[in-house]
Amino acid sequence: MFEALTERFSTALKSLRSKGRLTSADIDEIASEIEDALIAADVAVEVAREFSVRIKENATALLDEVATSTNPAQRVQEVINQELIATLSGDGSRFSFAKRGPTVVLLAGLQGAGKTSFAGKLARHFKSSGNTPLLVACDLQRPNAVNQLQIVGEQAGVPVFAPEPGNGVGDPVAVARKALEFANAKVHNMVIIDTAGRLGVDSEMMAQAAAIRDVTSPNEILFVIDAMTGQDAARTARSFQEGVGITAVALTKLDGDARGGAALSVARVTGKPIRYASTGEKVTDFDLFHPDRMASRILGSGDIATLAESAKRAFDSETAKRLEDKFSSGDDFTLADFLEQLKAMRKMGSMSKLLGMLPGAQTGAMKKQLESLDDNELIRTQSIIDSMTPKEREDVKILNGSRRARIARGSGRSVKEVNDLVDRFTAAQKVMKQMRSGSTPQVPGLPVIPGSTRPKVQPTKKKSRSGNPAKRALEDRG
Ligand SMILES: Nc1nc2c(ncn2[C@@H]2O[C@H](COP(=O)(O)OP(=O)(O)O)[C@@H](O)[C@H]2O)c(=O)[nH]1
Ligand SMILES: [Mg+2]
Repeated sequence: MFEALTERFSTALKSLRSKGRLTSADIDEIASEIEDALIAADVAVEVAREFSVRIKENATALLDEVATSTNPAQRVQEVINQELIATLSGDGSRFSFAKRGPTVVLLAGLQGAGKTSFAGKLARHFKSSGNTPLLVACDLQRPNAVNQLQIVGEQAGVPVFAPEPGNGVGDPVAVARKALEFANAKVHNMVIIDTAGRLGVDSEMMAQAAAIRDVTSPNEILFVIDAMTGQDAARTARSFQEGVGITAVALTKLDGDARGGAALSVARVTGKPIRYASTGEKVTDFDLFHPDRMASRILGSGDIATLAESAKRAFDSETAKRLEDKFSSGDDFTLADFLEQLKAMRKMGSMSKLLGMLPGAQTGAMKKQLESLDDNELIRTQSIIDSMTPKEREDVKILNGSRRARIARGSGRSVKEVNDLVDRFTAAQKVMKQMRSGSTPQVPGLPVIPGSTRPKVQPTKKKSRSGNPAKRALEDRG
């Protein structure tokens, strides 16, 4: 998401950087470039215009300072950064828990926005921090909706309150009321209510959501919206704001190729914070939304905070410490260690998503590399190492032809792939040794990926290819 925006912002800021002194004409130019970029990213036209006007005003106010600053582009970038954060943060409110009784969260949004899936994600999120949520099925419009919530609840490990089938209970307002009584009796400290949506804004649907709101007095009303909504986002958000009143926004389908405009439009139009992000269909595809991190990403500065957090989650401290000790003790880095890193990396999520958080990842050469990055390569590499014996993992030198053939058979990969992995790994091992002796700078915290043909620790120098075709074939084979 936001890649196109990042690219255009970066280009605009780069052209500012090449200027020694900034004039008001330069500010006008960047403000108008920002407006165009926002509209191209699907930000509502009125929101984009307003945004650019504020950039212009704030940057112009700084003009005297900006003009003499040693790094005027940097100052303008800060102005944009502040504005992005302010917009995405809305009123800056935090999740509010009930002082007494269960905390009630009402989900509202159009059909297909991702409410039911998100209900499960949110329930799982709060459960993991020690809460005892109850999911409530108030979408009684579609025959399958209750069933869907039950599946989601099972995945989240959270109970679902639903009307008894065939009991003639077709009134979502009555279900919501009963669910609250049930939650009180069974000491659930949180109630998450899934509601029905329509394909478009519809007064009957809105009245129903409002009626559920009135009997449950929610602490939070979350507006769930598909990030791919585009120009309609602002209008839809405004309708829900007027119809039910929302306290925060959950943005879904961020794994798709949305241009990201909905985030800025919805936050601006409602004045409410984007607080959650849904990034896939699985119940674990959930993130808290951090406006400052998102702003940093949009401006091409990456998202190191999230990257560090995922690394911390994936590498339990024991593994991290063992690998670190091993590294500093001078022991050889082995395929067994590498396998451990691979598994941890796969826990962190897709490689392209991870590397995409690095500064500059969404522009220029690195972007191209990321696009060609194949996450399956990690899986293939792991399957090869998995087929090795512990002894082979400790010492690749014992891998003769017959062992390699056996590993290839066992992993379902070709002998060439096994050879490639061993070669790359041996090269990486060498680099690690050099790093230890302090001759090559290292990237802290980033695991080595000998199995990958793309972003990786570069072998010291690419061997020049032999002019002799037979020799060259041998080189290719390794
Ligand atoms: N790729 C992707 N699909 C999602 C995401 N959230 C929901 N979906 C899918 O979108 C469809 C509609 O979701 P659902 O929760 O039923 O939406 P609702 O009608 O608002 O309850 C389902 O197929 C979901 O699996 C997401 O973050 N990413
Ligand atoms: Mg639903």
